[in-house]
Amino acid sequence: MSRKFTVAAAQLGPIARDEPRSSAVARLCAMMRAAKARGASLVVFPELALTTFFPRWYIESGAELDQWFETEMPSAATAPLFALARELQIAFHLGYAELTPEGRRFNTAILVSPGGEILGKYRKIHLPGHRENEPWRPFQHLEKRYFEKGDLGWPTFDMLGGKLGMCICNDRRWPETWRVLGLGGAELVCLGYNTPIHFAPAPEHDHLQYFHNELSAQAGCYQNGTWGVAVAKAGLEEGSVLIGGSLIVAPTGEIVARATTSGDEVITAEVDLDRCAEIRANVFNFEEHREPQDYLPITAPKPDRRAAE
Ligand code: ING
Repeated sequence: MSRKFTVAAAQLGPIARDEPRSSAVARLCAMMRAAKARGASLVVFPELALTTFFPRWYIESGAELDQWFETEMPSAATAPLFALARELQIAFHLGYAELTPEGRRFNTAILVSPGGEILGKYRKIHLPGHRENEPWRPFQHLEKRYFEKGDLGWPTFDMLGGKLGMCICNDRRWPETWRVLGLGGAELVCLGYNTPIHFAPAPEHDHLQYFHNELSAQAGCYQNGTWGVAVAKAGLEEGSVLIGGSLIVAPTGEIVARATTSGDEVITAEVDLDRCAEIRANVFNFEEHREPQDYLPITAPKPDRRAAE
């Protein structure tokens, strides 16, 4: 049986601070319809796709912070997206800020079946930025303050005839993310990102943000023989320029589709999951060629953590 299908990356333009979830969901639904019209079986939405990227601000905890989180999924605000997925029979990936009943906060992503059932969840492990307000910065990046490190690992999920995995934004820069997904048999990795063009600790790299975005996805896909769909929240959002550059990458590392705007934009590509074997049976045949006994430093605990224990 052919394992070919069309995948869509639904890039979002800016979401204003005061933009209601109903507005963001309406934009997501419009792109879900566009994706379906182009034959897509899966549409991938960005990280934190329901609200503005709130970690750019220092927010005291409480209602001011809670407003950015979802306490249920689907919720009344997101139910239309799940209903549309059922109506159109299309699977989707969605990133959002999760507040659990126990009060735990995660930067979360889910994979939802064409029937609207949540098949998989991932919680962001590599949280970039810092914990305390740093006024020297033109904007904050307080993911380490607002989210806990994910506690689900990098699982893979059986859907669309193959194995799908997820990571989120900064995760894509770390080769370990992709290798764990590759070891889990991922044939298509879905990820969203909110990446400012300006990186305050190293502004000399600002002009490299698009390059690093592509480099990370291309390397991750090639070195693990997996397809990748990386989707931006893009554009000038509350004074912060977020890169676009959403892309779809083949297991060979080739970019097969790329967004060309900084707004709401759907790009599509036909993926053939059987093409993963071209890489996974050969150059990156893990069984044949990996040497994990030589990789021990990769998983050794960080020295400072050891000292603290
Ligand atoms: N954003 C950025 C990312 O990893 C960042 C943070 C930007 C880190 C540039 C390093 C350089 O794409 C999120 N949300 O992780």
